[in-house]
Amino acid sequence: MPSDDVVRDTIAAIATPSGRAGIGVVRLSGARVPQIAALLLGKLPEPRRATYAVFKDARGERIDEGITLFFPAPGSYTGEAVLELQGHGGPVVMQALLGACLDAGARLAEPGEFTRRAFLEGKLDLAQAEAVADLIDAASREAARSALRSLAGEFSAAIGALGAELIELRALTEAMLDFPEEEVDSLHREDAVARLARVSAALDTVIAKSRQGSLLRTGIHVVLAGRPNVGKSSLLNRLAGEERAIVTPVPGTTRDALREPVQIEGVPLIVVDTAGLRQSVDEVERLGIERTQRELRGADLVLAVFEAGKEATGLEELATGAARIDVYNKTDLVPGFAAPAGAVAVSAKTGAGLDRLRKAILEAAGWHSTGETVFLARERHLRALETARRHLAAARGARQWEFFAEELRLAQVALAGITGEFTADDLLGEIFARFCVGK
Ligand SMILES: Nc1nc2c(ncn2[C@@H]2O[C@H](COP(=O)(O)OP(=O)(O)OP(=O)(O)O)[C@@H](O)[C@H]2O)c(=O)[nH]1
Ligand SMILES: [Mg+2]
Repeated sequence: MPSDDVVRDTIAAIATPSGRAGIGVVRLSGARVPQIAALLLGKLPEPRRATYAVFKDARGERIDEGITLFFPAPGSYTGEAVLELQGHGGPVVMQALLGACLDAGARLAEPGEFTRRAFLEGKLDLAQAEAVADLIDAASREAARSALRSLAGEFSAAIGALGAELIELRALTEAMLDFPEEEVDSLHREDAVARLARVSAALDTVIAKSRQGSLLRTGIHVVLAGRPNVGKSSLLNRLAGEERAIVTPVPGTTRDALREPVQIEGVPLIVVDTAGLRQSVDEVERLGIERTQRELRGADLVLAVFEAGKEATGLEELATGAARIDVYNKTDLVPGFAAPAGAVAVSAKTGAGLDRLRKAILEAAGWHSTGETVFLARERHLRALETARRHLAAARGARQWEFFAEELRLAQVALAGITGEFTADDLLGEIFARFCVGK
């Protein structure tokens, strides 16, 4: 995408998190960087060279001293002139330094504005820009790895390859449209059909990898539900590997829903412990049970927990459309207990069966650890991919070449939206507004 012709403001932001740290970074980007550097530092540092400097405000008062880095355009993150001021990472110093930058003519950056400029300058495509935010927000190593691959352009390349095949097929089809009188020979027709099948199969693969990856991005929402005292909180503690929830022999111990981030094989889960389900006269417990119902509605997966050897009732009608695994706990109390088919037998006390439960959770949530790369797709990407799939299906059913060609075009447009070739400004605004300030 070509850069705007308008001269953009020079923007500034604190790029490091607020709080106390050894180092804090203020970052500037834009055409006025040289003038601002002259005011703050006395002169513009040599490009790409860590340079010691004293940072002064507009009245010449020292704010801090530290290291500066200057990246001239276009060889910078944003593609514009970029200056980084590395000072001492205290909130007062950082605010003063940022204030001095603003006094010297910079404007406070909006969330994601640096990365938005990188996109506008063609440094990153839209999927890569999103990967920047996903890498920062990654909740597990697996998610971070996947985000890094998208940032490196793997996802974009897969989308690009699909687009290229569609272009070829379109070119072939347009050629046929240009000679409507001539009999479209069957060779061409077969070729077109075969190519369409190939593209569709490739698209299906990308969709499957993207669905997997979207689990990594959002985390799988797993809710523990069951009658009081069956051992839900004990199971949460086992899965979390820590004593997070209170466990007592008293039925009705858990009142509030408790959420714990848990990783299984690098896949992030949010495991929610809930109040045991029963008719209760206790006001607090009743409110807790209401929360359980609410959690169930938002679940990706429900672990319906029962006590081994006791009647498995009370969970026939859970208010949820989510996948469900029946879990029989306290098997240590019932030697030789065999769980019904499809259910998992565990003991939160001894840890028996926990590995099998972990595997079952990943499987039920749709995670197949094939060891293959997955794409850390966003909802937006999945929607675009599905749109493309619909158009390819429509192309398959088209009776006339005009319609065939048009469906191919629409599929291509949907795919191009992922990397941002044709993207409306308001969509860009929405995407970048979710970034942190300074990125
Ligand atoms: N023997 C045995 N006892 C268990 C096991 N899991 C939990 N318990 C005991 O069962 C009791 C209830 O456990 P919790 O984890 O608090 O059960 P809960 O389902 O969270 O109960 P509520 O919060 O009241 O709904 C405690 O005394 C636990 O020590 C198990 O696998 N074996
Ligand atoms: Mg509990």
